[in-house]
Amino acid sequence: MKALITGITGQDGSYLSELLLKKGYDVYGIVRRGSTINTVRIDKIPLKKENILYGDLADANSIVRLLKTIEPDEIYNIGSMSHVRVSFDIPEYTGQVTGLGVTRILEALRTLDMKKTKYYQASSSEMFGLSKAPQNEKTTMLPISPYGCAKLYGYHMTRTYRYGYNMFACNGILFNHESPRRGETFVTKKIVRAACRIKLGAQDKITLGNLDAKRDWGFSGDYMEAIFKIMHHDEPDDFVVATEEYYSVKEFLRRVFKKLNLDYNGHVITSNQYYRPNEVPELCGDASKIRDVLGWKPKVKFDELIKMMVDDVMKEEEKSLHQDIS
Ligand code: NAP
Ligand code: G4F
Repeated sequence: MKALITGITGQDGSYLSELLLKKGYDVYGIVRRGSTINTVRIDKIPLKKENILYGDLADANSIVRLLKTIEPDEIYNIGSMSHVRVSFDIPEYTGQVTGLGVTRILEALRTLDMKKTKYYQASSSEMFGLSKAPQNEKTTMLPISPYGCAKLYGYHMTRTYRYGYNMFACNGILFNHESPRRGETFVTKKIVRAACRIKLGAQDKITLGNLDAKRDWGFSGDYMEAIFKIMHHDEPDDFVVATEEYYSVKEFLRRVFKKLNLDYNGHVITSNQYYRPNEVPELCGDASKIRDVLGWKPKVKFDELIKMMVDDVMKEEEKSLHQDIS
């Protein structure tokens, strides 16, 4: 079986490629050309070098060429401009990649007559926007960020191709998920990195935005198993993937600092720089559908996730401190 992953260099791409390799897949990935090497998350994963190919979700021709060359059995479209705050700075580009990127792949599959290829769309709880928690597959979607709007477009295009062309096209509506491989500018990793550096005396303050927003935070590795189950259900469908517990950013901050025997008071500055024009106040998933239909539930709990991230970052920071002084 051949699987093609867009966004293979990202957090989820790295866990998903490990999972698919373990299951015996021939795994292909699309990478963007950058002026610095951006494959650090997948460098240690035993992917075939020749399976990592240049392409871009904003470039329809590259998508068509790659689909024709690879002829994948399954496509996992997890590539996107994935940062909600940044999407307010680059709304058009976010639409191009996160929204229209979906159509480029689906339309390429249709016109190339590859309608048997299964398609997974990385949809997001950010699509729920202002709807009250808990949110499930039936909750009204009221996005309030360019990212959320682009994802909602991709979600509906996926359903449109499923119904219109009888394609196996499904959505995972994933709530926030983190890991030691999380991007440095998402709030969990930013807090963990700063707290470890404060513990080691390498930093004193962290500047953050809204501390009152609540999120349902799970572990990326668990969520990739959910994605695999969604793609191997007898029929294409849409599923919420969540832990069903939510905490404020302030509570995340408190627990991370506590884990390091620190008090965050006195170390935190808030700045408008990290506030968004619109903020999604609360996200907490109701994952009963995926639990009942596919038998999936998350394994890693909130405090375990914090421990995993703190241990990993602490190791990295201690190593870099030793390099600095030796
Ligand atoms: P991530 O770490 O930011 O990774 C995003 C990936 O998309 C990277 O590989 C990135 O490549 C790639 N990408 C960006 N623009 C692209 C373009 N124009 N063409 C091709 N690839 C492009 O995100 P993640 O946390 O792994 O999330 C994976 C997916 O799930 C994303 O679609 C995200 O929106 C969605 N999602 C994430 C969460 C979450 O909490 N993590 C929740 C719900 C949905 P570079 O390495 O070159 O930047
Ligand atoms: O970590 P965040 O940037 O994640 P956000 O906006 O919830 O988006 C993530 O989850 C979505 C699923 O719901 C994904 F679709 C999306 O791709 C991404 O993975 O921010 C979390 C919360 C927000 O309320 C934000 O306002 O933390 C708040 N926050 C407070 N200070 C901050 C900061 N966020 C960031 N990134 N940086 C801050 O300094």
